[in-house]
Amino acid sequence: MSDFKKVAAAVFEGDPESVQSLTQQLIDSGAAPLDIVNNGLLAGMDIVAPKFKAGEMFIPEVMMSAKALAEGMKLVKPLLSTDDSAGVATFLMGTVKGDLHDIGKNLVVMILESGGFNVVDLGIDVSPEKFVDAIKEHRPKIVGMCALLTTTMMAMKETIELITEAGLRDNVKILVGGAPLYPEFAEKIGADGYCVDAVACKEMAAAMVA
Ligand code: B1M
Repeated sequence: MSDFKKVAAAVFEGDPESVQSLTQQLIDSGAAPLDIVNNGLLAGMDIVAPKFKAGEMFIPEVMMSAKALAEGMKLVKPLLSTDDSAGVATFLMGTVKGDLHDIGKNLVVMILESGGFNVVDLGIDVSPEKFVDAIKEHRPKIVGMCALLTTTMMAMKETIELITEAGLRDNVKILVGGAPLYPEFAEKIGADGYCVDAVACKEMAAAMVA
């Protein structure tokens, strides 16, 4: 089994200690941080996802996998090269109301920070009101929203509507992402862009502040 596959297997098994030591071994052997994320840590979640869907894994086990993945991410995060192409542009990010998924969002935050953005992460289950208050407080150039459930996708629309009602829509660009989303949906709810993954998000955001 390759070293990347061993990391993936340890994520799948929800074994934080093994994820830590195997990730550290990959780092020490000179593996590229993004390869560790994509081919090791996230590859582990790719094993979890279909099993969860098929009812072969349950929430506590999925949570253990998420925790194990987070331990690996902590080690890789400081190694992602930081460039300052985004200057000090602030990016406000949150998972929308009713939605507790944060693995993808956290990855996006990590990649944005490595791209030089000052990221204000509002966390999960963020109400439209909280987004509006945070825009007033932090004055971001870009607002990012994450949704993983088809039932919470519409909270993105509600949030954009409230931002517009508050007179703040012209001050910010809005990007959306998450597994159930697609470009036409982003357009329909009035977002400025749909990000298929974390790297696409960083590239779109960088283009918006250039
Ligand atoms: Co949930 N869950 N879950 N879950 N969960 C899904 C999403 C689901 C598809 C599983 C399934 O197949 N049935 C399904 C949704 C079905 C649907 O709506 N159509 C589902 C369900 C049903 C549920 C519950 C309702 C289960 C229940 O209670 N019966 C419940 C809901 C809780 C809630 O939110 N209110 C629930 C709970 C959970 C756990 C707590 C167990 C756990 C979350 C742990 C955590 O996040 N801390 C969990 C997990 C882990 C998943 C799956 C297995 C994996 C999601 C994940 O982390 N993927 C997921 C199955 C799947 O997605 N196939 C599933 C890895 C991550 C890196 O990918 O998030 O797509 P992703 O992020 C990508 C891109 O989408 C993009 O970049 C990321 C990296 O490249 N991106 C953005 C994401 N956010 C972005 C924001 C941006 C830009 C890009 O901003 C601009």
